[in-house]
Amino acid sequence: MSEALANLLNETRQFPPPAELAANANVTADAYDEAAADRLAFWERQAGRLAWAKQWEQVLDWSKPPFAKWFVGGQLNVAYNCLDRHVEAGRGDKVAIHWEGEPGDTRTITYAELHRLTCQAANALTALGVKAGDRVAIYLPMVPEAAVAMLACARIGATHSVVFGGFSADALTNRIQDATAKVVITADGGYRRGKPSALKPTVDEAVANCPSVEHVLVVRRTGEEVAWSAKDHWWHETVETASTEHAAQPFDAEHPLFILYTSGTTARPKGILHTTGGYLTQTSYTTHAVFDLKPETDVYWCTADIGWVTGHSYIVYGPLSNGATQVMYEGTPDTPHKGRFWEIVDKYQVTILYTAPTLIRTMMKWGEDIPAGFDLSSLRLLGSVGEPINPEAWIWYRQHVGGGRLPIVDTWWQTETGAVMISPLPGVTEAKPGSAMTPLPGVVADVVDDQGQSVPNGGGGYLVLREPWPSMLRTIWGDDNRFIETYWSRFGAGASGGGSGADWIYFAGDGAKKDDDGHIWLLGRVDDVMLVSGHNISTTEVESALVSHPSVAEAAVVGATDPTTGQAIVAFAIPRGSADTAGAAGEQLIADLRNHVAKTLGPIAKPRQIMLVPELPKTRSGKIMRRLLRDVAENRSLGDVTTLQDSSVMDLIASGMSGGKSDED
Ligand code: 6R9
Repeated sequence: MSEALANLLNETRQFPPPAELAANANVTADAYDEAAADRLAFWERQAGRLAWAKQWEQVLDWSKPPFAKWFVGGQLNVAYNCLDRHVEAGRGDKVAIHWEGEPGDTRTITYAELHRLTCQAANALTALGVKAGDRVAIYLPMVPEAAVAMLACARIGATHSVVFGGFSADALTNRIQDATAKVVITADGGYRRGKPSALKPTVDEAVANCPSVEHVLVVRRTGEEVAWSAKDHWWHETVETASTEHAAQPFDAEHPLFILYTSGTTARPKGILHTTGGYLTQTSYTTHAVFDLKPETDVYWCTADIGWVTGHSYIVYGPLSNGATQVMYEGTPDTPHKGRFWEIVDKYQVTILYTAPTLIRTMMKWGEDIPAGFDLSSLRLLGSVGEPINPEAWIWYRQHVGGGRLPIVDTWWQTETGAVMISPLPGVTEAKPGSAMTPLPGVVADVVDDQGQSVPNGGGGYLVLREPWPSMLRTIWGDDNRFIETYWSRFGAGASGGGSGADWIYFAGDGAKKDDDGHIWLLGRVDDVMLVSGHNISTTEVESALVSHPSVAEAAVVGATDPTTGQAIVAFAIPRGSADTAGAAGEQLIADLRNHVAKTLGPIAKPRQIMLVPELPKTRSGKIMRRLLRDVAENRSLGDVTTLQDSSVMDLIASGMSGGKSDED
């Protein structure tokens, strides 16, 4: 077998940018040429979009790969760049955040107010003994204080570690201990699915096992009763009574900004470390370039949680450093009704919407009548992140959210990359549904085979990054060896023993292919690739084939051990709202779906078995946890479910299985 990954799906639709957007785009095709001519000079110009207290002496120091230093010798303050400079420029009255609580309560926060709140929080943290370089854990719901807490840490040079509000006491304990956090910022609780959901008891349980924690700052959100200890301080009594004056000190470009633990499927979470100057340069530039953000007129909304890297880069640092007006929403998309997202778009006249394929597929499942009930005409650009977006979901998004006219930017990146790396430029690229298209200017990505050789157009393999980029992770917190091993030892110099002159190649862990035009298609995590009768088949392509059937909203496929083919494809499919799946109709649908996949991708990709299920197991950022489905498909007891968004879905799947099985041919 020669191919690293089979190339089965052939998608020919293509959508040019709307003429008006192209004519007024922030970034034009010239950017690709400029970056290709001199990549470091290109990034240097993007760094110049920020306010620096001290100019750098060197753009990139790559003399000790894979440890990079960007903008060496430069100094800046991240919070100053996100807040003070907008206020100083007379934009203090501009709305920074339109916050919408799940129960319908709202707050409108201007840049001047966000600045004052951040100064107060910076003063309060300093009074609690937090100094530059100390770690602060943040475990909050989607309330404005989450952004304030992050910015306050950045302002005083403390390194924040945001932990998803849905994680267990164990997960929180591990993360606090790994970073030896001195302070935890939390809330009594938040609202989820129409009711208060407590957070403080989880923190109490974790802190009992975390001797490093000296203080806990507690935001009052739900007003529910909480236990109280000597370490606890109410946010409204400490932060909101502190001085609103605080002079931001500049920090070195390589000063640690945050640690974010990847929701990894393996035992020990990896604390991904990001630093100051390069991270802000690239998050800020990509917000400007990929979303074509016009701070004076756009209303931007990223639906991610702040505990995901997307919330860090594209709610807090990217949009605020550009002076954007944005929406922040606390709750779930179906509370109190399934049109909540569209109601919010209409209410705030959102122009740019950035969400995840999982949400789009959920909306497909609920049916297009729901978005059709709202006025979405304010929208001008749509974005997607987190997983490959299936071509059919892409088309649905464009049709039923984008009125059949809006550009979609499918943005590939990772916690590790810090910012978007591969994406269309909305004013330039003729996008293909399901493809992230091309590396952004200044980014050098490639698809390689097992030997690390670049694959020709039409070939599949592994996604790699060939050159360092400003917002790259600097290491895994406390574990340089694991950093080298995980990302730099598969290909290039790191695989052949190192050396600073040789090429270091970053291994992203994703399968990908180049189509005949050289455009990049992401094919899912390489750990999930299925080996069927000697062919490497990507989960994404089979899932996309299933989703292209009119009765399927969402699908996940896994390879299960099979006596004849090595692995066999087992699929889990969620029917669309309208599909009839009872009894014989369900059996018929399963038979149709198997044939549909065989017809779309070829007989090699025909699933052995398809189960119709009501839900799929997902992480909090919406990624399907195929590992758990593999357990189901191979009749094993379930592995670690701590990062699952809703553990009851595994029961639902197990109970739905008996009726939905299909026998082999
Ligand atoms: C930003 C984020 C990273 C992994 C990544 C890949 C998948 C993200 C994608 C995508 C295909 C896209 N991924 N965006 N796959 N197309 N547009 O999601 O970070 O949570 O660290 O996950 O997500 O597999 O390697 P993170």
